[in-house]
Amino acid sequence: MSFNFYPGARAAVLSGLFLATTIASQAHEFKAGDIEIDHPWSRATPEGARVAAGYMVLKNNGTEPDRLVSITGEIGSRAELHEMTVNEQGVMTMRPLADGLEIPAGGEVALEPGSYHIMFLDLESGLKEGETFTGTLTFETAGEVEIEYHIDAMGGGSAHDDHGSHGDHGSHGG
Ligand SMILES: [Cu+2]
Repeated sequence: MSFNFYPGARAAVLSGLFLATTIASQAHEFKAGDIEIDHPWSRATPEGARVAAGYMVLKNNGTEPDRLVSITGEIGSRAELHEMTVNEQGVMTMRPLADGLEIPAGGEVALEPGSYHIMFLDLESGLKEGETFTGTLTFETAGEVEIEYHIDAMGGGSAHDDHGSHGDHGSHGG
């Protein structure tokens, strides 16, 4: 399966509305070996923000577990893998996953608001809705792959399917 998407070229010739429709209908996924990376996305940030999060679903179609071990993003000089937890007092805390994130054989792991996520640090500028940025994921077995994140609206709902701009991706609810 190949992935053909040239946002710059499309933006030059299409109206904004048609562009949004075109993006929504793209099968926005990437592959590295047995690992499938489904719909990487981030959120628009206020101007001057220094951090942004990255979300996606990682599926392992293989018969051995694999592990996401390192991440880069072109928007900032550092990126970490975080887990968000809520303690008994209802306080949310984030902690880096020192050993990476395991994707079980034949299983999937969702990076989503309130749970596992990528944290991009030392942003060079804010993220704007409708734009995209690239980054890499490196898996222990599957190796490195370049992916592209779509930037959704600021505060665009904690459940990704709740808003319309990527409504075609019906499988995110699990
Ligand atoms: Cu975080």
